[in-house]
Amino acid sequence: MARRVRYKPYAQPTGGWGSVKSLGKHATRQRAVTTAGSLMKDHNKVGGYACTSCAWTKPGEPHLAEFCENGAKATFWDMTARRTTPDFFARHSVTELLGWSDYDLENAGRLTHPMRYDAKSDRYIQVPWAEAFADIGARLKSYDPKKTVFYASGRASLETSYMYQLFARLYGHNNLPDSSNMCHETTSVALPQSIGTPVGTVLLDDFGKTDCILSFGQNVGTNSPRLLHTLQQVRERDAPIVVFNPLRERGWESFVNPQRPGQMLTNAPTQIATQYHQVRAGGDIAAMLGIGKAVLALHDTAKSAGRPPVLDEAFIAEHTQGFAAFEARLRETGWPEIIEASGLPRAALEAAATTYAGAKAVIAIYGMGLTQHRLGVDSVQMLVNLLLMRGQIGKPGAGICPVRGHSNVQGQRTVGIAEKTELVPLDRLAEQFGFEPPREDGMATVDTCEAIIAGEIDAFIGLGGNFVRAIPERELMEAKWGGIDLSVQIATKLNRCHLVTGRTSYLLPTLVRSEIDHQTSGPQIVTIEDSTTCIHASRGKWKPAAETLLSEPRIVAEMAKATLPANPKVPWDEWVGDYARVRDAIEATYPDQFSRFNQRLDIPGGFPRPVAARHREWETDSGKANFKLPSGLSASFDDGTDNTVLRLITLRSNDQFNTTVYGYDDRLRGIHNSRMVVMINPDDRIRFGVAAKGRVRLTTAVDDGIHRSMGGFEVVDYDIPSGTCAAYFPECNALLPLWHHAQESKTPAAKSIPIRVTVE
Ligand SMILES: Nc1nc2c(c(=O)[nH]1)N[C@H]1C(S)=C(S)[C@@H](COP(=O)(O)OP(=O)(O)OC[C@H]3O[C@@H](n4cnc5c(=O)[nH]c(N)nc54)[C@H](O)[C@@H]3O)O[C@H]1N2
Ligand SMILES: Nc1nc2c(c(=O)[nH]1)N[C@H]1C(S)=C(S)[C@@H](COP(=O)(O)OP(=O)(O)OC[C@H]3O[C@@H](n4cnc5c(=O)[nH]c(N)nc54)[C@H](O)[C@@H]3O)O[C@H]1N2
Ligand SMILES: [Mo]
Repeated sequence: MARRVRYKPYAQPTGGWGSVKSLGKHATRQRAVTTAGSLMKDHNKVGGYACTSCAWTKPGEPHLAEFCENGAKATFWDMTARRTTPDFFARHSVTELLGWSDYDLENAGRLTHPMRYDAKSDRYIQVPWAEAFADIGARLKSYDPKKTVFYASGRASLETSYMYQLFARLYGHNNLPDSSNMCHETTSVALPQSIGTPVGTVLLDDFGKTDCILSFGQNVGTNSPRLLHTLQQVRERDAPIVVFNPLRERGWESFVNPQRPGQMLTNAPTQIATQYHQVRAGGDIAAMLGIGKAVLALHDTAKSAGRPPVLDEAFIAEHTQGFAAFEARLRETGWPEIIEASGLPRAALEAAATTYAGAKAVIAIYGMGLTQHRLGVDSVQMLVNLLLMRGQIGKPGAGICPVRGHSNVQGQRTVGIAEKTELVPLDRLAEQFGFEPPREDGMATVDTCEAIIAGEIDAFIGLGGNFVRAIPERELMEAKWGGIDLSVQIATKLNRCHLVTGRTSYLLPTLVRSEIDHQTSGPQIVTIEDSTTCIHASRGKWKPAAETLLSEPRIVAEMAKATLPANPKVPWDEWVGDYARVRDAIEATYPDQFSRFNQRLDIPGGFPRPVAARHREWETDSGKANFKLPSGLSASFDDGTDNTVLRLITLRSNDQFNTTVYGYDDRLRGIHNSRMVVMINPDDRIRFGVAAKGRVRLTTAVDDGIHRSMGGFEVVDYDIPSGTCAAYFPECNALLPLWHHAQESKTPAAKSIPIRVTVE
């Protein structure tokens, strides 16, 4: 029986009692061995462990409880009392498990033993670690390394990630796709061209000095809730926050800080957004052009009235290139086009421009609402253009702030998990480890999917993640996975990717970050990099879920040892015995980024990696910050004149971490009991002849010979611009064509799938 949706708009603030109640529910249901009290002591604290949930930074002076509802949920689920033992796999065939929901699979608990798939009995069967490593090594030795892929999801530590990329390169390939390819790859392509850095320029300190925040396409209440504490402080200084989002996300509207007893008692929320603009999906380039145009008009007026300029003319002259062409674009783009493409009235964009123009120090925050579009790179660069007009990069209280996803996704890139060789110091690796690394670019996520579909991949190793569930074109990908000779998944909990098997499949269970990682030199520390380039140490506190688990560094080292000839310069065992030695190796490869690495582990708030743009040094081709012209007004597909096609946004609920579904409630959006929901504008619903709360089928509206269609959705009348609708990821990934991605970064355009809605 399909679940029926219960919808009641959420009138409560984010945080507050709602979050406390939800936290309690998850702690109890998982019978977790952690408690709120122990979370308070160790979670995101110096001497404790770094949260595995989001990548938002950890302050130097933490709150009593430096965790949020969702970080606590992730930890309770990691520390669950449930186990998927060999006995569990004896009871359930893989075919049976393929019928389970994402929720039920992860809810089965922590993996405990290394397992190999046995096709005859259609079951995973326990295998000794040594046998697993020997077989994986022997198989890898038999393949052409260029036909193998080492995927990484963004949780593994800097130490594991460094070892993993080195393993790939010693073995002979750069095929290192990671979750970032589906996420902030757009940022990694856009920002270097604009300002010469692949990462944001803002530090947490800057929020204490900012006068104004602009936010595009990010859902703070669900995906980075600890940032709400900072935003609350910004609002208490009366600095405005201007939000662009098709949905009125509760986190941007109002917040009660659960750590402030006074506010909890009165339940009087802090209003977060001072302006809220419900742009249509993919309408941000146009909206930002409108803001830029209005800023220019304010500048013209100020100049002719003899008032101080609105643009930072000195900054533009000294630090930037391309302003004249950008100014011409702003002047020649007409308001009717801007209004049409953004879906916003001129007055709204002028109001945003006036607020922006009136502030001395401005931070721009963004997330998947910008990066996951056909013109995602242009969208991010347009946001940088806006900042550059007024010299808002490279000074206190200002800058660009991509809010990253996985807790170490940015760090993985920093230490070499990248398919693009230009991002990796190959010469230094060659010298340090005495080998000749492969020099041609490897495959990113979309390339990997194409190669799997073409039957060209012999082996896939997954360091965490849920690849087949997270990528586009799910049905085709699942059908083709059986052609892979060796599929190895290093994981903490069961997910669908483990059940879509290759000819030989291994499931290797590992520790989570909050567990004690004991090696020959004692309990180990690992490190991660947050969204603001700060490096933090993490020490596990909990007894491992099973004695049979190995740490990620150990698993990577054992696979490498079984595959590669011995090399005295790569002391795998010594590294595993003491992760400080891995950090020494990282420092030797990246001396500027990680100087005195082991000595700086416990600096409160982490230590920042240097970012040249913070000091107005521009490591771009021109040596300046570049104004980049957008190649179109709409970041989405061209919808021409066909108004039966909607732009489908796929997004996260408040009860999930990516493909890990914690429950069926999206409390902050008021949606309960089901995830098979389409949030739709009532005018569109009526236009398509769908009854209120009716059942619909979504069909991808492209003409490429592949039929992509899913039924069983219930419509919910929602406050969303006409022409835009929304539903949940990962359920909708079967609707997303593999080729529908950002033009330059190949990030899947998951925020604008062209779909048609039909009554079921
Ligand atoms: N609890 C929890 N935390 C998480 C995650 C999780 O799943 N759960 N995932 C982690 C990961 S890997 C990532 S990448 C981040 C993701 O965090 P976000 O970047 O917030 O990503 P989404 O949840 O996909 O939501 C994107 C937001 O953009 C809006 N949006 C969609 N299309 C557009 C558009 O065209 N323009 C504008 N202006 N807005 C648009 C949506 O309404 C939504 O509010 O969160 C991380 N943190
Ligand atoms: N349509 C659509 N598709 C999307 C997105 C979207 O917004 N819309 N978002 C994209 C984004 S931003 C991302 S980042 C990707 C996410 O893609 P992935 O990173 O591949 O997926 P996750 O769901 O984060 O992976 C969850 C699994 O990781 C394993 N795991 C958890 N913790 C650990 C650990 O500490 N170590 C190891 N080894 N394994 C662990 C568990 O087994 C768990 O089942 O999805 C992308 N796909
Ligand atoms: Mo992500």
